[in-house]
Order: sequence, then C-alpha cells, then structure tokens
Amino acid sequence: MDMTLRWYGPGYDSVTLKQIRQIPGVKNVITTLFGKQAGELWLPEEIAELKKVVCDAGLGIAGIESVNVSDDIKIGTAKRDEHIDNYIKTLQALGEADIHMVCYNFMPVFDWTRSELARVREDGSTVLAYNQDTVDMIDPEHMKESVEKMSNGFVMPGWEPERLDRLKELFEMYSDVDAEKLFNNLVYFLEAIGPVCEKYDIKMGIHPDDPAWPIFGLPRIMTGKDSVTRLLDAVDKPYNGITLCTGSFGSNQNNDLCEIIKACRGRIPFAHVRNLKYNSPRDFEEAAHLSSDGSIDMYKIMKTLYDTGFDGVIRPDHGRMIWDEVAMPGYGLYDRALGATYLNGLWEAIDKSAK
Ligand code: DNO
Ligand code: MN
Repeated sequence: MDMTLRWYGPGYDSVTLKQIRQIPGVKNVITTLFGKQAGELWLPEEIAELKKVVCDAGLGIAGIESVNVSDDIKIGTAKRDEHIDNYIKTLQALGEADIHMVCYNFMPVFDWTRSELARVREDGSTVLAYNQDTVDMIDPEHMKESVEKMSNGFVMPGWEPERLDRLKELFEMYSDVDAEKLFNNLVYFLEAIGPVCEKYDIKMGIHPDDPAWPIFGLPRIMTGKDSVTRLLDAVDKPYNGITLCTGSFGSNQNNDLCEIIKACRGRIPFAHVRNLKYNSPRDFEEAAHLSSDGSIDMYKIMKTLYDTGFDGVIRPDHGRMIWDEVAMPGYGLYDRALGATYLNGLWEAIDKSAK
C-alpha cells in the first residue's frame, strides 16, 4: 500500500512538496500536467521536468491523476482517433518515465459535481456538499460565473475555464449519446490503448461518476457494482482497472462499498478513501475521514481492501477546510494530512492484527 497525496503541480497548488514530504508515511505524490487540455499530447520533456521537481523535493510520482479523456473520445466524433493517438503517445512517454498508474474518468461534460463548495459544518469547518434540489435548479449551460465565485480563485480539476466556456456546444455534442453509446466508446478507447499499457505495464484506473447517477440529462456509466463488473468483463485485462473512490461510489446511498471492492476482484490500482455524511436521500456533505464524523465505516473499507489483497496506490480524498487554510476547495493540506495519518493508522492496526 502506497499512501500518497494529490499535488497539482508548480503554480497551481497552494500546498508545497516540502509540506507533503513531512506527512508521516507519504513518500510519493499523485500529480498531473494540470494545464493540459484533454486530447493534447504530453511531451517527454514536460513529464521529465515535472518528475524532476518532485524528485528534487525528495518524493516520487506514484501515478497520474488525470490524463483526461477528451469529449471527442467520449462522444466518438471524427477527432476521436487523433485524440486516442495522442493518448497512446502520452502513455508511452509516461511509461518511459517509469510511471505506471493513470487515473481517468468517462463522465460527459462535467467531472465531479457539487452544489456547494464551502458548506459550514457544526465545528466551523467547511466542506463540499451536494443537494439534489439545488442542482435541479441550476442551468448547466451557464455555470461559469458561479463556479468562479465559489472556488477561492483556484482553477479546479474538471472545471477549467476553457471547459466552462464551451458548455452549450458540449451539451449539443452529447445530444445523441446515451449510456450504451458512451459505454461502447469507453470500450473502444480501452481496447485502443491496450497494447501501450501492456508494453509499459501501465494500470488504468477509471474514476467513478460523482455523484453516481445521471445529472443534467447526461448519461453516467460508472456508478456502482454492476457497472464495475460490466467494464472489467468487457475488457478483461489487468491493465483495465478501477479507481476505488469511496466518496464517489458512496454518493449513492444504495451502493454497498465493500461489495464494490469485492466486485473489483483485485483490479484496484488506485484508491481514494474518504468519508461522507448523509443528511437525506437527496443531500450529502463531505466529512472528516474519521468514521464517526460521517456515515461510512472507514475501518470496514480498509479491512476489505486489505482482505482482497489491495497493493496499489491510495490517497486521502477531499478534505475539509480547517484551521483557516486558504486552498482549492477539497484540496487543502491540513485535513488531508489528518486523513492520510488516520488511514495509515487503520492499515497498521489491520496488518498487525492479521499477523
Ligand atoms: C475531484 C476528483 C476528480 C478526479 C477525476 C479523475 O476532486 O476526484 O476530479 O480526479 O474525476 O479523472
Ligand atoms: Mn475521487
């Protein structure tokens, strides 16, 4: 188990590598070339530079989150093969840089979605939250302004201004894409990148949809146990794996997270482990990682990962904003460092009692 922290790269992240290096047990980061557009090629020299910055700080790169998949690939437009070709070359460059895990998602238009980025909890911390009634009132084609207002001046992954500028066009492009077509395009993509993944031993981990149900009339295909099984069967190769994000799968209160872990049958190259507090079937907020602060039993999650032989990369996921930190919502230092330490503690206890 490789405990990591997500780091957005020079110029984008308020958290420094020096700070990350001081979290007990964290030797590696998960990072990305944050300025890259989906579909764009990553050059070997850009990857080498990123790697150098991380290594100079005494850390390593455990994987990339994300190499984003373009909407052209998801929709299957005429540009798809050109973008897939760039993706393959990017994977090749990552493999040659000795990077062997890549996280991506296959959500149309929007990545993760929340209705609030700073809901105040009882203890005065603020968290990301989701309320379905609020989301039902949003006009998705005009979200740019509110996103900018809510995000503390940070660009957030999945909510880049370039993407927000194209919302109307993107919605039109998806008008004839249903869940079936989206799934077939995912399989097409995975089959195309198979040879390069196998050559360089790269494990791909698809991130679940967040929230794990269709929103704004757009299809979602990675929502629970059945979709995990369907995808692992469709491309039944070790390189095709799942990013086990408890907060995303857990957004659907009917999902049994331990059953999902078992359904992954060992193909979890990457785990995002975080807690949620359910307030009603239509409302949840993110919580501290500690089980008793939310609705998810974190011990059971870690124990099931352990019992199913999990040996991948793991990270705490979104943290609360605490101790007056100013950072990208969900991605401050303090609460994620607490999360990493707590998860490491659970793992140590589980491991020692198993032995
Ligand atoms: C949000 C993240 C997602 C995730 C992507 C993976 O904070 O969990 O943006 O990184 O969906 O491609
Ligand atoms: Mn996640």
